[in-house]
Amino acid sequence: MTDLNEFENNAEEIHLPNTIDYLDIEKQYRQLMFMHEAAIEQVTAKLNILKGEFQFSNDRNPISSICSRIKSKESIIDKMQKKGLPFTISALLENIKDIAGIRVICPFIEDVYFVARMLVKQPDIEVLEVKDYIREPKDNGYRSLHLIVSDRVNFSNVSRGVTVEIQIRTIAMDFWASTEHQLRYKKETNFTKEAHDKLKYCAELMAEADREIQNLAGDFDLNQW
Ligand code: 0O2
Repeated sequence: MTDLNEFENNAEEIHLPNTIDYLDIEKQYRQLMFMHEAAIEQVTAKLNILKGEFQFSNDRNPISSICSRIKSKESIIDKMQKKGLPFTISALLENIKDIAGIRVICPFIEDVYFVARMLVKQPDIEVLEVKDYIREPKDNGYRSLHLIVSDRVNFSNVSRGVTVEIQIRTIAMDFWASTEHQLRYKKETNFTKEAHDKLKYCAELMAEADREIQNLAGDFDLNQW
């Protein structure tokens, strides 16, 4: 029997959501995504202004690159399932803090903290949480500074704080994280201890390189912000 026949035979027992409810949830979801896209645009603009200002007034820039993403529906569902959350808009809003994600890549470790300080002192930004995986790396060697912030966005008739996760890290940390993400992060089950240890060793090499490069920056007086 084909899958389609099976579907047809069971069709009477499958309860589709009431059309009105479904459209309402779909609309709320799209609104939520729009709010987060707006916050990404706004925080990215703040970061680009800082980047432009330093380009203009200094010999070098503490920001190498900025990229952003809205978390995909699949990724959101996956995370909510892992956390055992009900699939409701309020559970999504309250518990998933990285719907809007921005990544800032910096040349030196001290630039990471400098950019973070510059950003959080802006009046529209409220810091909700700081996760410093540089001072306290994850067990697998992951390093990055995560700021969960609320950015005030003005819409036509309402002003709302929208949550954005900002990951700030060095080029070396990003090299490791991007590579590891492909190799391991989404494939926990078939990852061996040997591969885990090798990756952790690579993370240590990156961290050592970051420290040496930071020392060189000091020798060349590149940390005078
Ligand atoms: P993706 O694909 O980037 O969206 P919480 O958000 O606090 O409820 P979580 O997700 O454990 O719980 O927070 P955490 O540890 O701060 O991680 C958030 C994000 O950091 C992840 O998002 C990754 O982008 C990145 N990250 C964290 N740990 C690792 C790691 O070991 N390796 C790599 N490459 N990235 C990591 P997502 O949703 O997991 O993934």
